[in-house]
Amino acid sequence: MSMFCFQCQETAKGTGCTVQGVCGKKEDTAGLQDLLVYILKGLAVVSEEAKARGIKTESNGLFVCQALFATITNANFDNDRIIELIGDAMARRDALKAELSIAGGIDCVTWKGSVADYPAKAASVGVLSQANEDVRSLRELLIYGLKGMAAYTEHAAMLGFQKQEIYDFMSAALASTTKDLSVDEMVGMVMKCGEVAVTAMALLDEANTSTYGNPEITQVNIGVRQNPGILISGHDLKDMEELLKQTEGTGVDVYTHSEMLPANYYPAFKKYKHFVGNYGNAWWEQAKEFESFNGAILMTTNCITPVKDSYKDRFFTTGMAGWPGCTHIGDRPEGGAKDFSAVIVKAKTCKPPVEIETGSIVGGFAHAQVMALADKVVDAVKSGAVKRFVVMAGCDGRHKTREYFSQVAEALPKDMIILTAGCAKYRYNKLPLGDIGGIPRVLDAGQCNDSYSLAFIALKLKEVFGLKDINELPISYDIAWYEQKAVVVLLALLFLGVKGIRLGPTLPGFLSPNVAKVLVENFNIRPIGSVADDVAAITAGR
Ligand code: SF4
Ligand code: SF3
Repeated sequence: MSMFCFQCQETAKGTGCTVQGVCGKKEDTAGLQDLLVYILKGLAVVSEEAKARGIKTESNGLFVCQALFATITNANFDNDRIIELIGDAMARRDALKAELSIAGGIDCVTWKGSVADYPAKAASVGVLSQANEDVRSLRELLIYGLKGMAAYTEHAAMLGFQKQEIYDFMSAALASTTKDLSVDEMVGMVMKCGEVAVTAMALLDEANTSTYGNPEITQVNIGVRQNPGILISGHDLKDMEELLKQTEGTGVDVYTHSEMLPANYYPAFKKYKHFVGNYGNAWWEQAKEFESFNGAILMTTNCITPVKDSYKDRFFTTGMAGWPGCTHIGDRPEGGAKDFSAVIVKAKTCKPPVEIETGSIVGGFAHAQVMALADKVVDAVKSGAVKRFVVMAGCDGRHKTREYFSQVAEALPKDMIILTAGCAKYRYNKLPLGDIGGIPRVLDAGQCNDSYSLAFIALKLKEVFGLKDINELPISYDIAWYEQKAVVVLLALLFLGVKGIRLGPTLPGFLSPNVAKVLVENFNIRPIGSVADDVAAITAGR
């Protein structure tokens, strides 16, 4: 076996990628990412020691987030960048050790090597280095939750919003995976991850809405214009803002792709006349859509699929995203903006996009907008016009089995409303599902992190209806997952006490039978079933 990774839903055979990632991640990159996580654990162990001695380690919080973010599925395939991060992690760890006069310690604290030593070391520190499958499962569940949290925390930090308690938890959680904890302690850490995830998502929500305004109901154009364009994908709204500013008046149009679609709902972005709308669908359709787009492409975060030669020269990455051989737009200088001029120069040489569809889709139902409609929503529930809400948030992916989600959306009774967030929405956001008394039957809150909005809405409804338990609400959960941000969203929902979540298209391969049993027994999590069975059960309130 040359590598082992099972962190995402598309892992080979549902158990693990062992030769090359289904995502395109190669053995060497997988090894480097394993080594990076390993050294981050060492840094965390030393940071915990510093904390115990009352020494501040705040400066490492954002770095740890960024390094974890680089190891998320489909984010960074560039070995040079991962090698740089490993070196930086070791330097930070060793500087702290020197400050504390720590000489010995466990291997992740003491190991040092040159780049030439990395492959051999990586082979011995990966996921399978833990022989006990239940310990492995709980530790990896925690690590994947942390990766998701790291991504959201990083986005908030880019907008100037940081919370030390999030960084503190991440450090404690990373360090905990090096200790012999009881099963209860490990489960406790996983649940705590859900709790801190709520804090992280609330922080990002605050960062986004206080910087760019509250998302509002918006008709998003899905057709094209006849100017050269830039297609921006990923989740980073700060990049969106700077790109819109820098492209204004250049004759280059801007379109969103996949998870950047919700940028169309923000007042601060809608005002730009050259911001045309959204082009294409979810991440996994990018190869053909990037080809027909013709223009420059800017990938701000995950999800990158193997970059084809046909558009490689107009494909740019920034932030923690990376693809070897493609131009990477560097970080913003202190107090300044990123320089997207290379992307703009490239776009100007490109043909306008080929139109692949026309019309519009509607979105922008984050919590403030839904609360503005609260009376209407509550009346509709009270009058029986709306019987039930079905939360179908999460990720999309390439497997055919995901057609289940489109079919459920179509088969649900017409008096049910789908609440969505994340790229899972592309399975049904272009279907003619209609509305209920003017309330669209698909309410899109935004990106995967805006699942926070859905939890917020659920908690508000619980309050409005005077219920004791969130599970008494007429809400069912039918969630699609792919990568580690969905893992942390799931942990957040569990922390909020949501029970009976259906999860698909498959349960995570990293859950051992015993750990899966704990989730089933405590939270009644279950895999999706057939469309007919699940729709019948949802209709019956189960
Ligand atoms: Fe396989 Fe997913 Fe890991 Fe990629 S991220 S190597 S597809 S498990
Ligand atoms: Fe999508 Fe990658 Fe998860 Fe942000 S963009 S939801 S998969």
